[in-house]
Amino acid sequence: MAGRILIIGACGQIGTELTLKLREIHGNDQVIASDIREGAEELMTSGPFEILNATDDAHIREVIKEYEVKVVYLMAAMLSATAEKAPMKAWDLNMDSLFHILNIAKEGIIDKIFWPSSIAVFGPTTPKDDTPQTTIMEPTTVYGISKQTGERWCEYFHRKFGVDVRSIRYPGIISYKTLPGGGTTDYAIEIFHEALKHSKYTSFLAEDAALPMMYMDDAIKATIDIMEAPAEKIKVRSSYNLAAISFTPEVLANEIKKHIADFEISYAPDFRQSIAESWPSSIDDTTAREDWGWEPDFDLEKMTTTMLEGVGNTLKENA
Ligand code: AKB
Repeated sequence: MAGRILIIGACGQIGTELTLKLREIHGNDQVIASDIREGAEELMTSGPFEILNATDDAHIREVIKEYEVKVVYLMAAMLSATAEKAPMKAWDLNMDSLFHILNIAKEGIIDKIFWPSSIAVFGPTTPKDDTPQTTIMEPTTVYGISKQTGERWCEYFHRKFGVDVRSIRYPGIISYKTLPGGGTTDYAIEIFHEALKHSKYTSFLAEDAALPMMYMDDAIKATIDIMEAPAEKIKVRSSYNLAAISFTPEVLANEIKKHIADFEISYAPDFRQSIAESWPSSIDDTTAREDWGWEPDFDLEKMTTTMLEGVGNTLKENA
């Protein structure tokens, strides 16, 4: 591989598993993890790590130079629920970090960028079911506005300056290795921890709040596949719709009950409910399937058994 890979935001929920997978593929010393804070032990000990603020342009450039980085995965972002509480901070983090990386690529210092977008780019006026790749986008959250703006800039830098930037609109990502931070879809992870610990869970979303979701392994596969696809196959340079599973809290609870018979769910929707209501229920990802061969492996059943086993083992190890 020509040049090393830098992950910015490597200690987050997706960053951690993405870094470990890329190290497995390319070799530990080829993948530089970086974040504003230290992360999981396996991540810290398996390869190079740098403390790096995603908004610090000069330091990003130093790290890229020092390690001869050619590919950047920019995973640092403030998610939907947290961003509502700190709008300007979220805007600065989500936008400044992207501009730094786009400009570094424009100057020819790096060759390729991965930047995650989200289903949050859609809003209440978007068709809710099977949301198309190209449609009305009027996001009403700070996070959604930053992601939609980011998509426009990615496409602009590609069209104007030939920057090779690739992106996916992640749905809610479900995993057990690293906890998520500040998302509206986080209930779908908390529910597994509470089901195994206490056989009950109070959902902060209503029983019928259907949202697009995906198991972590599928998200990592999609991220690596889109980055490895030949450039001419990546026809969308804003961001690709990506789908796997769609369910409501009630449907997920019923699936968990198949394994934990006395599991009980109750509902106390909070401010995150109105965010969920503004997002699609399900996504049409035909374009990603056709352009670069996307296909998910995990359905609701497989995701649920994998999560119960993974969270169960983690709870035993920590007991
Ligand atoms: C969130 O809930 O904010 C994220 C997302 C859908 O991008 N998980």
